[in-house]
Amino acid sequence: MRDLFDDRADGQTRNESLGVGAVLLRGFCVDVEEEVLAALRQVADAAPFRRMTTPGGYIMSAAMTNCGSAGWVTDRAGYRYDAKDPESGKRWPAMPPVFLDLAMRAAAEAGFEGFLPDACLINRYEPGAKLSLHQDKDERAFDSPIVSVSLGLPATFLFGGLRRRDPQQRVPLRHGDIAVWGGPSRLAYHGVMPLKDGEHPTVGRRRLNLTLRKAL
Ligand code: MD3
Ligand code: FE
Repeated sequence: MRDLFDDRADGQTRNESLGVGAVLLRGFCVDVEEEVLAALRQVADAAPFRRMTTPGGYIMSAAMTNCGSAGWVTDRAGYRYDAKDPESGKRWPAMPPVFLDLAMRAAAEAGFEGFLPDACLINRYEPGAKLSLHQDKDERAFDSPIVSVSLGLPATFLFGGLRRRDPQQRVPLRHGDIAVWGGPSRLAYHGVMPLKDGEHPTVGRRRLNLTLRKAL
């Protein structure tokens, strides 16, 4: 829980607006990071990280897994949400309560009350891994925001506009930061620059990103 002595006690002053509907909550998840990392390990034990293939035949540099009632997958047939892990044929692991609670609290802090995510994609970046500029449009619920949780090594996030060629802001995302993307920012182009090498004290030589969405 937050209290008078942690660095989020000043509330609003630490929230950065990145655009209409896009809010960065610096350090929002540090007080539950151990629970989040423990839950993440359980998810990855049941549904291991894997590098998926894009419809164009490229192997993505970030490794991914999912939890929740729907998981994002890609293969030569396309991008989609699926209730089952194609590697095991079983349903994705359930959404850990700590993920749901964190996402709901972050969304509410950013002005999106009543966010109920059903999908959590977990991206794992090792040094050099990146995510090319894209829009998230495989979900049905564009009216719901996306909540993203950054853990481990810092990354430079690229946040553009509604057209691919629109100028991009570079936003440093650090361990414990949560970003909420809703309203007109929901369909903005975005990406992640290649991860720089380093060692994070609790997460190691990687960056983990959780994106919580309402997919169905
Ligand atoms: C801005 N992941 O999985 S999260 C993705 O750091 C993805 O792994 C990135 O983009 C990562 O699709 C970025 C931040 C994010 C997520 C969705 C957005 C930013 C967004 C949707 C619209 C605008
Ligand atoms: Fe994305």
